Amino acid sequence: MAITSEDKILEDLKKAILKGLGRTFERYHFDVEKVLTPMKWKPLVLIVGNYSSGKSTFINELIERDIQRTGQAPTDDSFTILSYAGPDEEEEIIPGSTVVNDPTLPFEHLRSYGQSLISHLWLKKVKSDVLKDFAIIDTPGMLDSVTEKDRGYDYLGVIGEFSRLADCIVLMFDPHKAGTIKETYEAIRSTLPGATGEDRIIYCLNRIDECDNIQDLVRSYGALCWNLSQMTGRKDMPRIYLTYSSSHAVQKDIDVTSWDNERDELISTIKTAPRMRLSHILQDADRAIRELGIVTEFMKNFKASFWEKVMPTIKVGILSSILAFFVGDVLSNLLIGFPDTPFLTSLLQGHMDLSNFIFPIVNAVLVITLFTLYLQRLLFPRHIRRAIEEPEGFIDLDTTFKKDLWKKAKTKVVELVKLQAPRLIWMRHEKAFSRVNKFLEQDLQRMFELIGPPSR
Ligand SMILES: Nc1nc2c(ncn2[C@@H]2O[C@H](COP(=O)(O)OP(=O)(O)OP(=O)(O)O)[C@@H](O)[C@H]2O)c(=O)[nH]1
Ligand SMILES: [Mg+2]
Repeated sequence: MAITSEDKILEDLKKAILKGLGRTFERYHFDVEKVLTPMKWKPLVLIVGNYSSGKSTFINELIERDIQRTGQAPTDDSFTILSYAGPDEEEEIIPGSTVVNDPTLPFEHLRSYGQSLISHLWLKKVKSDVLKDFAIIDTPGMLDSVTEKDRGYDYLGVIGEFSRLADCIVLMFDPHKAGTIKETYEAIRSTLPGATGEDRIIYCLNRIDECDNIQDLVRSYGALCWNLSQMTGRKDMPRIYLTYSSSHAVQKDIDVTSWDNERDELISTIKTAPRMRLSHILQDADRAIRELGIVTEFMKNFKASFWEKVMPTIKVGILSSILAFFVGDVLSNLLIGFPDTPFLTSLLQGHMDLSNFIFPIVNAVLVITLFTLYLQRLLFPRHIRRAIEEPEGFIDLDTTFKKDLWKKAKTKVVELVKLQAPRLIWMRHEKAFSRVNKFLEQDLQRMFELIGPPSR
């Protein structure tokens, strides 16, 4: 698809989201910017993996430049975004503080990860034709989960943020450490759409030249398969590219050249990232809007069940206050002889003045106050407590897809109920709910049809 039509679709999508759902996002405390950010820049390829698995070496080969530092021990402790330097631009290294403050780049939300991350973030402008079509992010190698916590910033959170923006995520392993990245995988997966997110991940067993012999390779491959099945929970095994860098290969008792084409195939797959971008952006928007949808559905039910429960009480309250108005003073007259002439008697006798209204009004107000207190102090807090402790009771989780969405929306829902419960029972959630559904079924569907199925 030509770039111009892609830009037009993205522009239309952005406008449609802002116009149709901007206020709904805001009302339910959703950050609409998070949905719009991936549309800002260019396709992204994220390379993640164990330390020394050959990520930087692979990137240097891919962009045909020796830009990233490589080495046997853990080498990179920074995230490096490699982007194209146009003919009129100089090659340069831009520090993280500039990167996260540039509104034209999709990395502003990384600011919230703090100074430690910002000082470990760089953008390198590189003259490489490969980078014309997409940017690449080189990441610090995974150590182990305990050491990850010492980095001074939330490493897994940052990996999750980059994954959310990425069109292609290469997970790189090597035969020495075939599969110790369970937590990283979970961080990546948690930010991707449930059903389609897996397509964006590419698995690669690198440095296969270092296997002593074919048995050793089969053993490493088997171990990786086992670890992947544990990690992904998938029944089928995803393709694992078996690769090595020919310029660094060591000579062992194994002819790795028979896997040469795997490196080329991996590179070709990575190069399809730009073609996947539009459908990824639509899938992400779809997922975020459905998440908003499930929140509005919850609120709609939360509000409806509250009113359903309190309506009989309100009716009884109104009837009781009418009764109190007319017969309250009759009762007190019978019991304590006060007031002298009850309201009904004066009404029947036909001589009334203002003083006849005082007791009936006081009685009615008293009854209304009692009922209001009962609603406020007992019924309402009980309803809120139920919504916080057992929010699933307000939503029909009939499909796996909905259950998956709910996992992400639940915290948001509980937070909203805790913060704004009194407002929530008055808001017009029904309208928001149908607006979201209409957007998904009409506007977004039209765009999906326009771009057609994704093709790698
Ligand atoms: N034998 C062999 N060595 C490789 C291969 N790829 C990379 N290396 C070497 O392995 C070491 C680690 O490579 P890097 O590219 O720095 O690995 P990395 O994954 O970027 O490592 P960190 O940045 O520390 O996470 C370097 O000394 C490379 O020369 C390969 O396919 N075969
Ligand atoms: Mg590196």
